[in-house]
Amino acid sequence: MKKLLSASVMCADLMNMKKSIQDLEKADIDYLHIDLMDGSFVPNITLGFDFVNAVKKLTDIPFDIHMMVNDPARFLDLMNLGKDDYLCIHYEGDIHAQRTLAKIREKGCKSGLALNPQTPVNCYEHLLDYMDMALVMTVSPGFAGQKIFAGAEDKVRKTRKFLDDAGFKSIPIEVDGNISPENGAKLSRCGAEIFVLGTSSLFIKGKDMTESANAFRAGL
Ligand code: S6P
Ligand code: MG
Repeated sequence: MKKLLSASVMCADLMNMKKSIQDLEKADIDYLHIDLMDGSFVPNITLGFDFVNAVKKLTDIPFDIHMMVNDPARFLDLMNLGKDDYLCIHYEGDIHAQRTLAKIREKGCKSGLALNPQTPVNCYEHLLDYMDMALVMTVSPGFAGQKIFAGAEDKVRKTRKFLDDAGFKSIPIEVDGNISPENGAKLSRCGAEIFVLGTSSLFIKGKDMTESANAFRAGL
C-alpha cells in the first residue's frame, strides 16, 4: 500500500497559517494532521474546532483529525468535514467508542481509533468493523517534541499482525510521535502506512519542507 504523509499542523507557524498550508501543498503532503485537545484527556490545549473549520476553507488537502479529548462524541457536529477526512478518537477517552465510531461514519467521514503506548493491541478486537484506520501512538499524547517509546516497533508489528489475522488487511496503521526519518523507516518496515510528521522531520527551522518531505519519502 502507498505510504502517506500527514503533517502535524500544531507544529507549523501558527501566526502564518496560510503560508504554512501553501508550503504543505507544495510539498505534496497527503493529510493535515490536526490535534485537538481538551486539557483533560491530555494536559494541553492547542487547536480548536473553529480552527478546523477555518483551515478547511483554505485547502483541499484532506484532514486527519486526532481528538485527544474525553467523550469525543459531544464535539463531532462542531466540525464541517467531508468523505476524505479522517476523524480519530481515543479508545481511552470514550467508554462508548463503538457508538462514536459509527457516528463518525454516519457523519460521512472516515473513522480512526487511537491507542496510547500502554494500551494493549487487542483493545481493537470488537471495534474493527467500525474502523477505517488504526492510530498507534508512538509517544504519550499531548505534546510535540517527545521521544518515541521503547516498545513502538513491537507495537506496530503486533498491530499489523492483529489486523491481518482478523481479516482487516485494508485498515492502515498511522504512527504519531517522534517520527523522524530514521524512526519512520523502521516503523514502515513494521507495517506503518501513514506517518505524522512534526518537529522530528518536517517542521525544522531553516529547512525547506518540500526537501524534508521528499527525503522522508525516499527513506521509507
Ligand atoms: C501530540 C500530537 C502529535 C504531535 C506530533 C509532533 O501528542 O498528537 O500529533 O503533534 O507528534 O511530532 P514530533 O515529531 O514533534 O513528535
Ligand atoms: Mg496527533
